[in-house]
Amino acid sequence: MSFESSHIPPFTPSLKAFTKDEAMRYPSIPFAVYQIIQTISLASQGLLETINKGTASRVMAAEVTYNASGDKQQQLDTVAHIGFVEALASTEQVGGIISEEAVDLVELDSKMGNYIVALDPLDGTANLSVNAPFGTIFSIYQRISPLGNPIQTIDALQTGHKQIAAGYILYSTATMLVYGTKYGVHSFTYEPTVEAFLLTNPAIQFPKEGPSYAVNDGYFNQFPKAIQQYISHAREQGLGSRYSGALVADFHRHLLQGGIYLYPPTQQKPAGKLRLMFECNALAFIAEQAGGLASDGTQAVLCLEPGTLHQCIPFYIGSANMVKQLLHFMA
Ligand code: FBP
Repeated sequence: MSFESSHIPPFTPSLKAFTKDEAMRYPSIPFAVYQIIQTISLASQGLLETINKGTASRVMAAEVTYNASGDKQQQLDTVAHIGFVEALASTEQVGGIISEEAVDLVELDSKMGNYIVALDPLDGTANLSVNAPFGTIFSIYQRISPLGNPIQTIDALQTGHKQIAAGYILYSTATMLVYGTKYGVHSFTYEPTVEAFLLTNPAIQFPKEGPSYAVNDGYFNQFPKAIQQYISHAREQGLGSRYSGALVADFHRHLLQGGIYLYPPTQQKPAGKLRLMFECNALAFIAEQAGGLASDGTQAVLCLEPGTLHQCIPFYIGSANMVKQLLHFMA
């Protein structure tokens, strides 16, 4: 019995061909940045192979320690972290990496590497052991300290506006990679028959409105009044509630269909749960390049001055009109 249905439209560019062409069209983005995106895309395939090894991933998903933010760290978090670090080290372009799974800056080609990569190797880790979608999130910054000197934490603690590129990989029914630069946001789907990411949606525009919101409703009573009022209003407007347990999966739905994701402060997480440097900055950059918005409730995420590597913020991201309406409720 054959379910063969994959028909690749002719001339569908691969990520490699598309980024090569984009680098030629927009020389202000150094080709090294695209090499880093390419490297992350290849490493994600290695991670997916490990995860698709069924039993191994179930076992590895079960073993738990705790990371720098005090969150559960499954062995797969560490495996993913190490895999991406090793891959990025091979580029000789990256001076250092900051990662949700590492307390401090990880120095690579410290003196000659011109870029810093911020990484959430596995977003939605809790979804792994129940076979639900999860992701990898990345940001690319140019270092501040001069080449030739050891890279420093200040090179990593830059505002989101300073990102040169950002992206994510969504591991789900298909594996998709989405990246953004100041020249636009594009998505690619992994095509196993040619072992490459192929262009799916070029120049994505974030719909101004959408049919759904994503929030952990179980914390409703802990949310600030204004957030409760916004959620009640969204329900009255007939918006659907869709919460996957993986920020990347919810964000991807909203990027394509419109919608809003909220992770407000709660009693357990009075500063919010999501990490500014590893999750929020990257998705805020993509959202804004595509015409969406991202806020911590007081200001645009991309304007936030980071204080510490692992700081968390309240996070509201999605369709521009929906985020504006939420901020109106919060004002
Ligand atoms: P991890 O990066 O540790 O997975 O945390 C982020 C996250 O899993 C998001 O992907 C998701 O939206 C949220 O936390 C779920 O948190 P909660 O279970 O508290 O709703």
